[in-house]
Amino acid sequence: MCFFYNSILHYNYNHKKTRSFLICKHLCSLQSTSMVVIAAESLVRRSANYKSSLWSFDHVQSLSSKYIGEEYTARAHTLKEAVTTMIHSVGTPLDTLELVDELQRLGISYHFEDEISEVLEMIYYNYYKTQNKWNNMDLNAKALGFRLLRQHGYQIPQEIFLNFKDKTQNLNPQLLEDMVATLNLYEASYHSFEDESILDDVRDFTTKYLQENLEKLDGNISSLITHALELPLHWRVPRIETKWFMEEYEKRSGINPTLIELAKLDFNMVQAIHIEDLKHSSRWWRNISWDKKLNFTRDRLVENFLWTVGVSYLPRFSNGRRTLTKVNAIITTIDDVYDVFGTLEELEQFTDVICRWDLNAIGELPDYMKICFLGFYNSINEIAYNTLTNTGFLILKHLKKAWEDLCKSYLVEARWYHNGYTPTLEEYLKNACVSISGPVVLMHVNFLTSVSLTEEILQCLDMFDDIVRYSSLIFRLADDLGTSSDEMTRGDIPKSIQCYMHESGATEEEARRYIKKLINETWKKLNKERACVNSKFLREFIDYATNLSRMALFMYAKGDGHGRPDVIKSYVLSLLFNSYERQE
Ligand code: 0FV
Ligand code: MN
Ligand code: MN
Ligand code: MN
Repeated sequence: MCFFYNSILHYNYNHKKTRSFLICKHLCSLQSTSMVVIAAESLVRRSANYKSSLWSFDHVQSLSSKYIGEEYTARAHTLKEAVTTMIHSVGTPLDTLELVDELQRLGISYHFEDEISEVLEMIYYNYYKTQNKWNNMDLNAKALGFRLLRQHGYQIPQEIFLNFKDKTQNLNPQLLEDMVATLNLYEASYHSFEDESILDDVRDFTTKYLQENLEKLDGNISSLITHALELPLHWRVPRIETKWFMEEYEKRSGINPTLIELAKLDFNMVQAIHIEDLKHSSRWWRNISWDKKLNFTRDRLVENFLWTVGVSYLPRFSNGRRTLTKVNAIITTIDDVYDVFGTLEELEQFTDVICRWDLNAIGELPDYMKICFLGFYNSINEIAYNTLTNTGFLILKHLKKAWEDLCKSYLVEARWYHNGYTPTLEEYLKNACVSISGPVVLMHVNFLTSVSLTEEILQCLDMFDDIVRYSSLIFRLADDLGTSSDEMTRGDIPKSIQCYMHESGATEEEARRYIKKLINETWKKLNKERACVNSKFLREFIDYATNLSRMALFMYAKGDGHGRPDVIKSYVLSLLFNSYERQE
């Protein structure tokens, strides 16, 4: 019977036939299969057989850090003063740029935002604003400056690399300076926009050159290059990169002891804040008790929290992380209601109740949906209430709209699934950029970032703004690369890979390559949006939206990191639970 059911799933999927939930005529033990039988109706539902959480409530509540209190803040203050002096007293532009780069990679640049803005502004006006200035710059400084300036929203044309080939003809892999310059050129090329063929050339050339010469190198430069070739810096999650970079930096000779001491201390002090944020969120998760009452869903509170650290690890985003963790946990659960547990009829009803936002309507829902809806309704109202009391602005209408759009996109997918329909890739992606939850997450992030909300921010907030669209598209494509194998096994709609295979006749391997190409192209579009001078969004919001894409690349790099918690377990330990000295 179980085998038969599974075959039907595949049969229906492959032949695009109408799919309906099967009524079990026989009792059978379904413990080890992907089905669950509901006794009253004998209705067979899908189940994802998600593994339980690796982190119990008690364990999370027992976490603590010693890095709290006057002793540490005083030391950090002294170190920060020393670094401020350092920023103002460095010599050449290259020295300044290297210091800014190190501060960023060590995760402590947020303490020196004004100083860094000032020195970058100066470098821009002195060396990048006009062609006669940049012509004389050495390739390494030029490449590093290009990356940092574009990252900070400056308009720097790709033409500064017009003659890069002349300069790279004499590169010598034996010379450390040349390899560093090549690496900086490589990293710079990932800040390109569409149709910037010079930067495409730079990327092709440097990638090949670094790959070809890698084995001739050893020590620090070799691990920096290996790491960069695996994924460019621009695509990496800042907090995760910081942990990696600190370890690398410590292995170097002649490093700056003040920088590394501040970086380590700050990492641990910031982690102490994260631990309190996590414990707070875990009490909310315990109270809502969905892990018990809706036990078909993923119990991933800690992983949901890790996403928020990826979006922003900054101390000032503490309330943001607490709220966003709830948002992520709600998304994860409602996604499972639609993808795994609900029948189509129930999902139509559920979507209707969400759209009406009406408590009177919940009596019509099945019991498990009553719990889901009321928990959701209370949590979102509370988030809106907190914003109202903190800022005076009522954001509920915007939140409701974003959640309504998300649930409608889930319903579209549920109907496709039910009908065995395979959309074109374009049709799929139009919906899937919403169903990935990027617009909902970023709607919340926007309100959590804007400290002083203005009516203007509320008015112009269009969540289909390009920055949201591109960030969500990368999120979606990365999710499909990492999760669709499991999703096809458990029964789900064709995802981007399968839609592309269906419409083009490509093999899975070709389709995956195509999706990676799309990710690459979308990064270029996102870069362009990031560089838009008149953007209505705060730079902080733009960075957080970019971090969401980076976090997705990280989470799904080795499969479904969100669904299979063992995939990212070591990062939970090293980023959240263990301070820098106590590595495991
Ligand atoms: C992904 O799951 C998932 F759970 C998401 C996107 C919700 C969590 C979101 C954040 C933590 C920001 P899954 O692969 O099942 O999503 P789809 O959309 O493919 O069903
Ligand atoms: Mn889904
Ligand atoms: Mn899903
Ligand atoms: Mn997925």
